[in-house]
Amino acid sequence: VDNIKVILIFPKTGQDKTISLSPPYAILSIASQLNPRYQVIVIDQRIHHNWKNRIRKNISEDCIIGISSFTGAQIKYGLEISEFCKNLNPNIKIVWGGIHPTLMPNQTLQNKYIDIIVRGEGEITFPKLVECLAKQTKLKTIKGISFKQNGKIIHNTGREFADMNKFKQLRWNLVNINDYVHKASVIEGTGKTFDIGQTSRGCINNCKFCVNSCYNKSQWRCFSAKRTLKLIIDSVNMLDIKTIWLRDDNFFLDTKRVKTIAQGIIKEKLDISWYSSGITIPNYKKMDKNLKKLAYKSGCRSFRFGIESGSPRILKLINKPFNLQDIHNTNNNLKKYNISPKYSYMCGFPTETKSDLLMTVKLMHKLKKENKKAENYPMTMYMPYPGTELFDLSIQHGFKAPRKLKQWSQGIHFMSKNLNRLEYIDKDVKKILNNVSDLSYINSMQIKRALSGKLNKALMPFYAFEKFRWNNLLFSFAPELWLYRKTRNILLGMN
Ligand code: B12
Repeated sequence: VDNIKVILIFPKTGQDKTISLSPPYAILSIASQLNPRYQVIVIDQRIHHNWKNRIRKNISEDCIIGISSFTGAQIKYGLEISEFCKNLNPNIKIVWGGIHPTLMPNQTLQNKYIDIIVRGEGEITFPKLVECLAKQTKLKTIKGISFKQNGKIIHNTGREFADMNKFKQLRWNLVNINDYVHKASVIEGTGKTFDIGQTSRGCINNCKFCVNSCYNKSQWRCFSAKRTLKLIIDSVNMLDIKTIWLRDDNFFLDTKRVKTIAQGIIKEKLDISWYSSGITIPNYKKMDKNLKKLAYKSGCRSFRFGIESGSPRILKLINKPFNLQDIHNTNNNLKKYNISPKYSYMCGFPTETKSDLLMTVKLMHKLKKENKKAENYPMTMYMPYPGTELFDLSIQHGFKAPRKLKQWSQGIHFMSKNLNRLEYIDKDVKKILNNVSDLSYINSMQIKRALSGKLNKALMPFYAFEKFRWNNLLFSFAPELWLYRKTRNILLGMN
């Protein structure tokens, strides 16, 4: 029993060439909690192009395969891997975990290549499952899993959230950590960046499109300030990096904790800059002057806010906890602190009209005019996620939700091919949606960061032309974007 082997696999995501890779925290965190007497192998399909050989070499009769998945292209790759493993040995147990199986347990288990799913956080459940499979005891006793038995799907009761501070430290030796240092930073003028993952989980807001409300039940929990600081210090010591990226959904919720972390960075003289994508407008409002100054002093150079829409009606519909005035106040206030605000947006909501959509573009223009340091991220396409309130509204407006697991992977986030499937989107919006979204990308720093300096230089005339389009809202007829899309999909490996 002790020679059981666990192979944990992080499938490709379908966007792996756009952004520098972040460590596969989902499986790394679980792998680190396993009893060290079990052999564990971590395969990152985004990096290990020879993944098939790695699996072949390691697979054995007593082996357990764990596969991570969130909604989107990752499912397709996860299924390819599952099929490959089952073909090598049909007796091997395939376990899926992650957001998608948690939200869609039945549909996931209906797939013939998947035997068991872990719902929610895996740090406690997965080691218990491995123990159970090793000792061949009954699956029924393990909280937080669903499985198939004699053709029937059985859902055990759920597991409560874990105390993150009890997790064992990450076993970095399971991956080649240097693979995950980003060459560039989103903070201009600083260098190599490392994504240290989530130092807290969840978010207390109930934005109606976000999986947080159902996946994390709107509950927030965190690593202590001390543990977070150690994680930062270890990363700086381990790697040649200049910038730290904190991936929390809501890093600034506990301002006392942020203060202790910032003070720690200063005390340790780490000489890094850092930024967080987990800030909300209400949290920013709650931060006092001193904390903002302290954040800057400790190296904080950027906050990234999820703005989503410039239409007051849409902001209400999706239940964002702020209004347009709050956005402008924040944008203006940040000028005092030399911290660059970055804004994310979405498009293609159910009931969104052309005028709502154009309000978002105009807001993007305005925020940049208001604050020279403001940066707009490209608009991303809204995708109805099961379990959220906006999913139900999308269904009411004609969304035909995929009936099979695989269909959730069909490039839903890049609408060029699939716009027709999204029946809930207004006809007039559909006519320009692809163009607006693509132009938001072409007019962002994201594309420039993804491409080399030479290529960017060669593309200057193209950028200039598309900037003119973007600034003048010329969205209806843009034949040149056809060529752009073809090239993009090939270069960036998008599907
Ligand atoms: C990092 C990240 C990415 C990275 C990819 C991941 C990586 N490591 O490189 C990149 C930048 C590529 C990315 C892209 C996108 N992302 Co993203 N991303 C994240 C983020 C910020 C952190 C994920 C993470 O590392 N979490 C920490 C780990 C420890 O937690 P975890 O992944 O949930 O894993 C735990 C459990 O789920 C479970 N588990 C997971 N896998 C497994 C496997 C097994 C075997 C077991 C037993 C358990 C298990 O156990 C883990 C430990 O508790 C999350 C936010 C979030 N709240 O998670 C969004 C999030 C996952 N992303 C999201 C979205 C929407 C996107 C994009 C669509 C954005 C866009 N419009 O372009 C794209 C699409 C990618 C695609 N599928 O096609 C959504 C997904 C919603 C959903 N239904 O799946 C999230 C939840 C953000 C949100 N709140 O909406 N993302």
